[in-house]
Amino acid sequence: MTEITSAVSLEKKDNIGILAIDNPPVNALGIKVRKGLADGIEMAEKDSDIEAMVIMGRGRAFSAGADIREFGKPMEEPHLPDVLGKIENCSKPVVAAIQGTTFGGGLETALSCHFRIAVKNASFGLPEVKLGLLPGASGTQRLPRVMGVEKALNMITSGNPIGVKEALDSGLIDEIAEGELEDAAVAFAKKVLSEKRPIVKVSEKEDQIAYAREHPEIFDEFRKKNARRFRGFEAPEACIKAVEAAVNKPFKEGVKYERQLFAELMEGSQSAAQRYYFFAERQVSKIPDIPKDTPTYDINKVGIIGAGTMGGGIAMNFANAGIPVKIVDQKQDFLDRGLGVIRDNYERSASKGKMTQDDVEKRMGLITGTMSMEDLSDVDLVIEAVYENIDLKKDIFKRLDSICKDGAILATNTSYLDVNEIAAETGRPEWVLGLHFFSPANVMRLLEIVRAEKTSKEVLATALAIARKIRKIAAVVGVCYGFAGNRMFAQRKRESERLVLEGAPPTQIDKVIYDFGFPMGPFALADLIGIDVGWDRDNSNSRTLQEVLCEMGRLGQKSGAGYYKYEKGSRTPIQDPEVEKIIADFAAKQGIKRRDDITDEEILERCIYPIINEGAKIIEEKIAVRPSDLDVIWVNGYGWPIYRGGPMFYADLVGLDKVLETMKKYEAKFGDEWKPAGLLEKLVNEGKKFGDLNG
Ligand code: 3H9
Repeated sequence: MTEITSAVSLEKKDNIGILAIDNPPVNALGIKVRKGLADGIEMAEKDSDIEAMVIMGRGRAFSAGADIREFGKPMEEPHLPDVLGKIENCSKPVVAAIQGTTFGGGLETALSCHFRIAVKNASFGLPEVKLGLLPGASGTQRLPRVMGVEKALNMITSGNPIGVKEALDSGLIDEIAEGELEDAAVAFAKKVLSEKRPIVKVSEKEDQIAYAREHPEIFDEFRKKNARRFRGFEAPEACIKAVEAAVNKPFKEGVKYERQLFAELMEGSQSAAQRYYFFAERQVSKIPDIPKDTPTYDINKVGIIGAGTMGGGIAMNFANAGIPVKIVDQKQDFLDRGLGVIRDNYERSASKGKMTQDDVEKRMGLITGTMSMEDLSDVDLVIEAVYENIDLKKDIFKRLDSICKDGAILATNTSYLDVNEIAAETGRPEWVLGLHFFSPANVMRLLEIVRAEKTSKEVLATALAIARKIRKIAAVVGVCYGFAGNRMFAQRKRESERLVLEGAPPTQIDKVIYDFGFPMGPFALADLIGIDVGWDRDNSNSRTLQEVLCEMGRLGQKSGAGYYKYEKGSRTPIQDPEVEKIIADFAAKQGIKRRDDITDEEILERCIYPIINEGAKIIEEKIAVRPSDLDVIWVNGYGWPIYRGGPMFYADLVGLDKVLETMKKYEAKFGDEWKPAGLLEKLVNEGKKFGDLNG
């Protein structure tokens, strides 16, 4: 065996040369791999003992693609497209032997080989679009040539992988390999030689793109069909343009155009944000004082207190992961209703083909209801999900402490309350923490793990492990009112409500926030959630706009009117002059001077900058581990557009000096709530960014 570089080796088996990539963890195509492949092909060309080649990846992947950590830095030669050109132009047949992850540049490498065989665990994808890029090593030119334009467009613009069966059916691979891959690949290469099969250069294939050449309208149809999904993103349109070029230009020119689009995206802020986010999401589970080998406890049975929307949603997460759940509520009626809602949710998924009826029954079989808290004596984890009342929660934890076995973890799903105070009710505060799920809890990927003062490291490590098991993205936060996400969110809520009273119509504010990239603006969101959330009906006295609207029965979508009006059965907000009058009257009563010159820029600054400032305070107070964790929270819990990275990344992009200056401008106008965080001032003085704190 010859080690060409530390990441690629060449070995001969009879007359077949095996070029193997071994670059853990995922065989990313860094410089050592690119050089190894290029030199390996040259060596094989010159070696008269070698008649055909196999390219394969060792470990868990064929290759997960280009090394993302090299992006944004000057790229060392040889560049991947040149390496792939060398492979395709090799005069000896080259077989890609594929197992595991075959993504991005990895799949492009396989496409430059003359034949492809794969074992059953292989998955194939071009996820570049998720990094704000397009496949930049001729993937947009070669993939349509093997599987046709429509399938290629779907794969390239979604970034989602396909399995081995779909790969075979679509022509992406030639054969599914049985048994040991290396042996199968050598046998396949020998067969190619013995049958004197001609080398297949994908770049020269024309049959699969012929249809699209005759029907150019398919591109605009695809754009139209996916307009909602692509809104705000630059990369999907570039992907489509590149595939159009594959159809309309000769291969070489198409490749050139693809490179140009790739370079443009790479320079842009969207890809920078999405690449940053990729690492942020992987960093969030790394807690400095919780090493990887921290012992964890087994969680085999879970108890949930409260069969409401939240409790039910949380229960579904565990049932989906095969973990039995007992739900406790006070009345049979509540339990029946709660379990009914869970069943409806599963049935809906089954009717959409997302699971089988058998799955529905299996999952329902894992969820049981009980009216007796005593039944939680054998569970390993309890999550309390009753309404926000500190006395009620304290009482529940006191009871749980006496009921639950030693070694059971006790968690509260509170969104705001003091987890230390709740933990102090028990004789085991080191076993208590917050698990703050976001609504709907079976859908939203974010979980805030609230580390209380006395939570033990093992309990925290267990919470992180269980979050992974139920497929949540967990961010560890400390105890404060609203923790990280809601505390930041309160800033936007306050300012958007003030703006509306000062004269900006809800429609204008919502449009600014929607155009920024959020799925909806604050008022459409309030109508969706229900304006009465947190409203105290008994003590309501028209003191706030929320109270006024609720007292009038304008509760949001569910009552047909809120900040907007809604036609029966429709969720589409319609501007309502009546609400504008209600707002104007309320503002007059409050003595608020209204103006008609509120600009979109002011709205954006006032809705976004205080979020950033609060984030800075949260970092300063060590409530979150690092700024990028706050970005992960905002992207997954609050709809922050991923192509803007998250509020802290966005702040770095805008420039912290500009954020500081804007905070000061509004502080002079509105007072203390706009006081810049000490950390913001410090970073500006030191010429640093939030990104410098992400280590
Ligand atoms: C591309 O190919 C461009 C070309 O078209 C054109 C070029 C000219 N690079 O996610 P995990 C690291 S763009 C560097 O925790 P999993 C990751 O950071 C690329 N590092 O494991 C982590 O490190 P750490 C297109 C990478 O099993 C470790 O590997 N490809 C890369 O849940 C384990 O990762 C992609 O976008 C990479 N490409 O998932 C693929 N990939 O341990 C992106 C992973 O220090 N990657 N790492 O935190 C993935 O989708 C998943 O990581 C994968 C494994 C499915 C591979």
